[in-house]
Amino acid sequence: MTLTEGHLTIDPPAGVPVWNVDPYAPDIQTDPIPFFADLRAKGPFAYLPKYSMLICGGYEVTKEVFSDHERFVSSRGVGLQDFSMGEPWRPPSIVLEVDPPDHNRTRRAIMRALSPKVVADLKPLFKADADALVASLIGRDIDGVADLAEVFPCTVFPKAVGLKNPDRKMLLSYGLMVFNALGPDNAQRQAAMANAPVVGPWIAEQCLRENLTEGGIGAAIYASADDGVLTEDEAGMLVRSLLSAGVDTTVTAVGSALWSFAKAPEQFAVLRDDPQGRALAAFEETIRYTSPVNAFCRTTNVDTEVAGVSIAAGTKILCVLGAANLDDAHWLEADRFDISRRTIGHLGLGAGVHTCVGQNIARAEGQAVLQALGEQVSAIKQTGPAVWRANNAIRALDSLPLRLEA
Ligand code: OVV
Repeated sequence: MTLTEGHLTIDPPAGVPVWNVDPYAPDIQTDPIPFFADLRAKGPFAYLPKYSMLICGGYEVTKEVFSDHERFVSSRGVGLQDFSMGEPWRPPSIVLEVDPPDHNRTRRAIMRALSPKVVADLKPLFKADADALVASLIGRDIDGVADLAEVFPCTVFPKAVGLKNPDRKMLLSYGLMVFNALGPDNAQRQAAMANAPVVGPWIAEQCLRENLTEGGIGAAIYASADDGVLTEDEAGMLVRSLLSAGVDTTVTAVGSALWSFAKAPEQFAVLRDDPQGRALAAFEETIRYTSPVNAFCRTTNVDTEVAGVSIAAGTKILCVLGAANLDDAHWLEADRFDISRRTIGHLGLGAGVHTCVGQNIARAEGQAVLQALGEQVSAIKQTGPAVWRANNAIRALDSLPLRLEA
């Protein structure tokens, strides 16, 4: 038995093309659209010799793999490393990196803390912060990433969770660690992990009950410990999950919404025509069109077959959600940003039992900021080149020079 990047070395399954490409290469991560097309053209799966793994990006096959938690498990990690073969860099998430039935209790505790009522009560607070932030940026030369996308979720989300000591830099650094850790030991991962000695302990500290305000989402997770549903340690681990999954994802989505609208002024006109009515659909289309979470792995737990391909137990499959969400075999004019389209069924929030548990609070954040933009801004003008950031799991902008016209 040999290992590649911490998982079982496998042979290419019969009938699967061997593809000498590195999906974790910075030039692909920062310009993934041609790679997505090449991937879908390979058929249901391709075999990547560099990583000894399968990759898929067609809509149907990606959905099948992502939806079936029995054959394609998350407990062996959703990155390259197989947790059954060695120690991960941090204790595994007790909601993401776990399978049913263990998954059900922890997921329910988060769902309770993020109930529709909780999110509904947060909406006016999000809108007030979005209104003030957008108003402060109008008419100035700004960076859509540093001045808006990173600021908004890092303002409202820590408040909603109830962090007593919010720190945007620390939260963003942790996000970089968590998502880059899903890839190989490349430069992106090493750069993010260089901050681990400072950021890791800081995050652990913020997850403690004493560092969370009363009435926040974090305190609501600890209420499940008071009810005997979770241990105190498990409650802390679930707060860690909120801080892992709830920052970079929404920051990326807001940045990519600005980019999408800057490229498609006619779509911004549609939003402006009815900001309250269309902001939510615009955010959903942003998630489909740009897939902030670009790719996660699953691991086959049994010998199985998908789309006529026999796959051995222990195989890592890189599921490229970004490619599935732009598959023109499934979507009409897949490569067009269209806030009026039916986005139902997109894979940007995953599929199956692990579908994003924070999706309603994420939507509330996106809706607030897009509604504020539609209400206050006449045009989103890009004033310089968009720069994308190489990341092993997220497709994110590094900077986006903009002017928000009054
Ligand atoms: C990167 C990520 C996504 C979703 C959940 C978690 C992490 C977690 O730590 O639970």
